[in-house]
Parts: sequence; C-alpha cells; structure tokens
Amino acid sequence: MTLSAERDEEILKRLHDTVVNMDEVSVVAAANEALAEGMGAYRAIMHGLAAGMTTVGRLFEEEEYFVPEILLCAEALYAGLNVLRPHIRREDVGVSSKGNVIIGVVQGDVHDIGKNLVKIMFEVAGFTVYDLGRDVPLERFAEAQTETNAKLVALSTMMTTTMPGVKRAIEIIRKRDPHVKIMIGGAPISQYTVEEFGADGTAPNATSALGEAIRMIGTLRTLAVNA
Ligand code: B12
Repeated sequence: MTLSAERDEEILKRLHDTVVNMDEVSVVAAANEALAEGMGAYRAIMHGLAAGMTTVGRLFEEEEYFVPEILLCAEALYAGLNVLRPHIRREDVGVSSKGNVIIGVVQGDVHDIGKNLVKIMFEVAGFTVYDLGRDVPLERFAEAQTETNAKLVALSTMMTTTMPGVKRAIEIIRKRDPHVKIMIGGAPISQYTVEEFGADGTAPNATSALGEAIRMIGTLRTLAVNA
C-alpha cells in the first residue's frame, strides 16, 4: 500500500503532535494507523515521534514546558515507540553489520531518549547491543567492553556538566584496550570534542550514528587485514 503525500504528512504530524501534547492514548492510535496504512515504522519514529521530542526541547528552552511536562511527553514517545519498534525492518536502515556494541549515558546524566534511539538503529542493523542504561559509572564502560570484547563503545551525554566524565571514560577504556573504537554523541558533543577527548567520531542523530559506527568498524577490519 502506498501512502499519498498528504496522508503521509498528516500521520507524521499526528505522531509529532501527540508527543508534544503528552497524549499517550492518541499516540498509540496514530502509530497503529501509520502501520495499517503502510508507513515504514522507521520513518514514523524518526520523522514523527523523535521530531515531536525536538519540538518539546524547544518548548522547554522557551520556558513553556517544564520538567513534569517533558516527562509526560517522553512517556508518550515511548508508548508510540513500543508499537512501532517491532516493525522496523533491516532494509529500512539500509545497512547491516554484526558484532558487539556497548552503549550508555555517562554518570550524572539521566537523558536517555537519544541513546535509546541510537540503540534501536544499532539493533535493527544487526549489532548485539549491550545497553548499560543511564547514569553509568565511568569505569563500567571499560569493564563491559572487556567482558563482551565489543569493538565499539558509544557514549551519550546531553549535559555540559557531564562532559568531563566522557573524557575520563574514554581514558579508562583506552587504557584497557587502545584499539577499541569510541563514538560519542549528544547535544554538547562536536567534532572539536571528539578530537579534544581522543574519541574516534560522533554523529548528530541516530541515523548517522549507525553509518558512522559501520564506518568505524570497517576501519578496524581493514587494520586487522593489513596487520
Ligand atoms: C527530555 C529532557 C529531560 C528529561 C529526560 C528524560 C529522559 N528519560 O531522557 C528530564 C525531564 C528527566 C530532564 C532532566 C534534566 N534536564 Co533535561 N532536557 C530534556 C530536553 C528537553 C530534550 C532532550 C531529548 O530527549 N531530546 C530528543 C532526543 C531525540 O534528542 P537527543 O537527546 O539530542 O538525541 C539525538 C542526538 O543527540 C544523538 N545522540 C544522542 N546520544 C548519542 C550517542 C552517540 C554515540 C551518538 C553518535 C549520537 C547520539 O542521536 C539522538 C537521536 O537522534 C533537553 C532540551 C533539548 N533541547 O535537547 C533538556 C536538557 C538536555 N536538560 C537540561 C537540564 C539542565 C536538565 C536538568 C538538570 C533539570 C533542569 N534543571 O532542567 C535535569 C538533569 C537530570 C540529570 N542529572 O540528568 C539541559 C542541559 C543543559 C546543559 N547544557 O548542560 C537541556 C539542554 C535543557 C536546557 N536548555 O537547559 N531533561
């Protein structure tokens, strides 16, 4: 079934608006409608639900929304995600890979919506993802990397106050395994931070995070072949 451009736009707007309006019941209805009418689950998540959360972020900065509203918006987003997540297909993300990946939000930070979207992309692409959750003690990243022999560790943070923790976690990981690839991301992270902290890369959103992860792991394979 092919959606008309108007219907596509209408459903994406409903997904967006139901997150912004904290409407857990309607977001589930909109997500089911998206699936029933043939919209890809991946598109519905990224261009509907996640776009809604970006608007919520703006409303928070404009002091129209406060913490209680944001939490309700996040609940609505997760309600929609529960419906859509099982329907994302590997073809939707365009690439496939395998291997272990560690992901988590650094100590002191509980913002995990972005991290969870990145995790979904990794899982759909075929990676085995070890999700350490949020507010993760800095040593835990290196421990988990050793336990799972993961080739990639992904660190997330949304706050400037937890940036030194990212740097420290990278130092601890590198000490145990100098070759592991480290990707960092979240709003305060830039290419400058990547270089400054000695990480291997970053990406501004979940979709490009997957492409970047595959590129990094590809570099590792090339190194192994040439060694
Ligand atoms: C939602 C939210 C919350 C929720 C978090 C709920 C949850 N479970 O995550 C709650 C209400 C709990 C919260 C609490 C707080 N928050 Co808050 N919060 C936000 C808000 C509004 C949106 C963040 C969000 O979810 N965005 C949507 C997602 C989809 O986008 P994203 O997180 O950026 O993720 C994408 C990319 O960054 C990237 N990405 C993310 N991680 C990774 C990792 C890798 C490896 C890669 C490659 C990419 C990547 O891909 C993601 C998906 O596309 C932002 C404002 C904003 N405009 O962003 C403030 C914000 C992050 N919060 C902020 C603050 C200060 C706080 C509080 C201290 C309370 C307060 N005084 O307001 C507490 C902190 C508690 C703590 N210790 O962590 C500040 C941080 C300021 C700063 N510079 O340090 C912000 C920027 C608001 C502001 N302007 O003041 N918050």
